[in-house]
Amino acid sequence: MAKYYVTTPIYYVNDEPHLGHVYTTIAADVLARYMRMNGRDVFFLTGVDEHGQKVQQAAEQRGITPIELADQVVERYQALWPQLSISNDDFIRTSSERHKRAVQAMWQRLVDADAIYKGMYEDWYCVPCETYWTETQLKEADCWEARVCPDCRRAVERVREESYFFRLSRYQQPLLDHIRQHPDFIAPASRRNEVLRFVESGLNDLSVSRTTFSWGVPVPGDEAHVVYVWIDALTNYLSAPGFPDDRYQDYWPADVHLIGKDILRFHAVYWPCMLMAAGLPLPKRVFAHGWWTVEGEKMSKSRGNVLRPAELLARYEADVLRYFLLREVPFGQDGDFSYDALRQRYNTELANDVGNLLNRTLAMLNKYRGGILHGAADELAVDRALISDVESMQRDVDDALRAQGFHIALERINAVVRHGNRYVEENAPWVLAKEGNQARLDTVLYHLVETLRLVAMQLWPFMPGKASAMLAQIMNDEVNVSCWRMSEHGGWGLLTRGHQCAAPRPIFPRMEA
Ligand code: ME8
Repeated sequence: MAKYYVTTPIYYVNDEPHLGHVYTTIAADVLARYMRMNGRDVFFLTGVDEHGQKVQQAAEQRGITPIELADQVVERYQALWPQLSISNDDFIRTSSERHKRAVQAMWQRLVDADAIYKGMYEDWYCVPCETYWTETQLKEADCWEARVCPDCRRAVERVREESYFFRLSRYQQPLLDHIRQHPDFIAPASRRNEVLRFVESGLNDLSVSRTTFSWGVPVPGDEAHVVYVWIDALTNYLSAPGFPDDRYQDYWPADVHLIGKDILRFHAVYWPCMLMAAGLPLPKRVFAHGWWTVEGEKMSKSRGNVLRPAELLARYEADVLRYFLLREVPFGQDGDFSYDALRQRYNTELANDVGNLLNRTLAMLNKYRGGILHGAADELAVDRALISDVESMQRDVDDALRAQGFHIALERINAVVRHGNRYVEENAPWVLAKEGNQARLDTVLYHLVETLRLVAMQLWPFMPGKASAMLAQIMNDEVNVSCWRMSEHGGWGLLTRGHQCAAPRPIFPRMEA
């Protein structure tokens, strides 16, 4: 069985989950569900990034140990994901033994490849962002006079310490070759160009150990050093599937790393170079999505506008949120979250279009035929046009999701729903019923129900609860859609003559202002 390995970033435990974390994880979940439905052996990984100075300091401020702080925040994440129907197969913590073992094995491979050497590190450092800055970078960002961080504008500190370095510079040309030979390696295209320009401008060796804090994985053979957070964090993608034991090869290389654009350089430059040095295969793709603002503003603790999942889930069902986030903004672009936009999208696309098609179809089927399908008689051109639209939708959704085009997939599914509603108007089943044109009435109703069934299957990865409810009415039975497979259930015409559907119960009631 072909495997599919999809990851989210591992999230820092010095803050609690918010809209941004929810977004990436939902996107990964849709891919995982879709690929399982298509018969792939899926490994969907998420987790948390627990080490580093920021976490150590946050814990100190609260008078607890780093692991106590991590335990508290981890619990939030682990409680949240089921509420959002996240179907991850594993959850990696960087404080776990299996992860430490993998990081040390990775380190050793880099040492064996002569890709790591000891030197002296001197630079400017922003503690809150865990980012080192060169003087040139500070000057370019107009932050040199004030000695502040270009990202967060807080004070940077001068640091000078003994450090191990990774020979990043050695991999500049191999990385450029790889990116050029693999046009799909970095997406979207704008990000790929950004990375190409960055790599072309030259790569400096990377400081990869620290002696200034202790909350991390010790460097093998030199315990005064801990492995710098990014080598530690990135290796999670290997430790979860079992590295260094051979079984990691069951899933590695990852099919796609989903990340936000903030951490593109780490995933599209440092990580592939580390892997090349270690003699390991590179991930097939890194997709960096855009940034959410809230009601036009950047989310920040100081503004007090950070959207927390509890607030969102108090207002909306998880499925509605899942749908909105992936439909509203083309994946890869920045977007703005607003309650108005959510309500509008929901009302037009889900309540008016999908909900309406389901309700009116099942209502007519029940009213005219006691809820029973009587199969399709002679098909007319309008019927064949509907079938072929459904079938081409399935192919288009497949193409879209293979390229992480969530919004394209949803728009394509919605187009079929609109087609279905037009088909109702054009064929006016109420007229057929009145005229007593039973054969034609049955044919029209059959096409509508089959369309809805296959639409619900395509919607399931996005809205597992809502789509299951749709299918429960269509099948007149509770259905466990996670066991459904496109190869088995995805073909047109599987509902048989005599099949009983349930009476409609509204699944997408209109949302008032
Ligand atoms: O960077 N819009 O963790 P993190 C969209 N531990 N996505 C957002 C977002 C926003 N406003 N805010 C956050 C780290 N995200 C490291 C990663 S991976 C080996 C280590 C999402 O907790 C987005 O996916 O800061 C972003 O990349 C991630 O959260 C950053 O999470």
